[in-house]
Amino acid sequence: MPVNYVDFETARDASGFRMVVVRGVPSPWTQAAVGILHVKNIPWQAVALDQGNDELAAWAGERKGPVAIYNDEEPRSGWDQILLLAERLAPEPRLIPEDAADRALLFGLSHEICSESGLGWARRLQGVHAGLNGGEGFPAGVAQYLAGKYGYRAEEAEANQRRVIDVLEMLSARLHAQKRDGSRFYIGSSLTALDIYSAAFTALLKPLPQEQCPMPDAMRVGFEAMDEDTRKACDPILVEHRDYIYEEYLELPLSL
Ligand SMILES: N[C@@H](CCC(=O)N[C@@H](CS)C(=O)NCC(=O)O)C(=O)O
Repeated sequence: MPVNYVDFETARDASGFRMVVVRGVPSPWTQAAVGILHVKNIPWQAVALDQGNDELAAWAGERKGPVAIYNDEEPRSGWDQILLLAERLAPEPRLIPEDAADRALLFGLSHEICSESGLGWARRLQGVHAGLNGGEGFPAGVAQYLAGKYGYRAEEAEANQRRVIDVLEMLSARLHAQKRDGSRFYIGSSLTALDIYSAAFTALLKPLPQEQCPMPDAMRVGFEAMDEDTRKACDPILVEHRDYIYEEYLELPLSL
């Protein structure tokens, strides 16, 4: 289903599910939220993030994406808030396990992927650090912009690097253990939101090919660039899992 873009004023004056999205690069937070809505078949209207639009920022509460706004409820920008809203509006198919321990596992592991100092944040700062220091990372202008906005501190670069590797190793160890138990999913034997987060965030290390995931060449170089230790931590099982989740449950090519 193609993404239904509307202009900001139309979205603001409408009701239902509206979401501000990052357009043109495969932002994993946005891609994961879009995937969740797709799996749950929730109709929604997309508004492209425009960082310079003050009225949009006032409506959404921030200049980032994604931000989900349902009817006249408060805007939701946290990955967990967006997931809980989607689960409330369309309880089936469930993406949060029913069992309390599995539910805690889902939120804990997803936190390690999506939240501040999780894989996505740490990987972004890794690309910023490299880009600002003549290494292979984001183009310098992009690195400068992201540094200011997402809390880059040079003295934390080493700890940040460790985070990326630790989370990658933890996730791949879990996928291997699940595989030994005959499952292709992170938790139990069916799809959860965690599978969607992992598939979307793998783009920050191994983006899907250009025909499935178009983005400017310089950004692709930035997404793919990594040092030897990070490369070693990128176990092929993460990409295998990503391909399975996209093929079976999500939409290709990416349409944002
Ligand atoms: N709100 C999200 C994180 C959102 C986020 O980091 N968005 C980035 C994705 S790259 C963004 O909007 N970037 C575009 C920009 O900052 O201009 C969460 O923590 O759950």
